[in-house]
Amino acid sequence: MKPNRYPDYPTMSRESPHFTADARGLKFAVVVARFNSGITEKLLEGAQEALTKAGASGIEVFHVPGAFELPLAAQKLAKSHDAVIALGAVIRGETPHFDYVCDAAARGLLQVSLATGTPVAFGVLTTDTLAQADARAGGEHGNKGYDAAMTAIEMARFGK
Ligand code: INI
Repeated sequence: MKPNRYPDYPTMSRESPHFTADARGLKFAVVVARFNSGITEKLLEGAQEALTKAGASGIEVFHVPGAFELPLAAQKLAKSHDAVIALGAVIRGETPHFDYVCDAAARGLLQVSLATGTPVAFGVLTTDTLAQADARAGGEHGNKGYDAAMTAIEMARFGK
């Protein structure tokens, strides 16, 4: 297996003596928010790279309008997949809307994973600026989509 392209970026799931990503035989759903698609499509590329590198048997990609819609989509997909990877980018504007969308996405995705028992990786960027999001979508701070996929692989095997 090739080494992680972002070895210096802190993530709990990057390859280490304690974790080798092996996604063979596992089916993943990647659900991507279209809002801020310039960022979210890069997160998708990162997730696909991680899953492919780890030998995933099935990768299905779905799109929803925004991060707020990720939990419902994840709930539907959790039934038929070993793990769901939710990708979005919420960028702070001038109103409290940002907080509501972030809160709904984070709580909703956690709730789905606990209610269904299917891991749901939180690959949603919540940043103050577009530049911060860009830096985390394949830029100088790595790719959070890649990291979310690594988390999904690890958690899909957890306890099995
Ligand atoms: N959705 C996002 O994914 N990112 C954002 O930055 C964002 N902002 O800023 O408004 C956003 N809003 C849309 C939201 O997710 C829902 O799609 C919408 O409210 C309809 O339910």
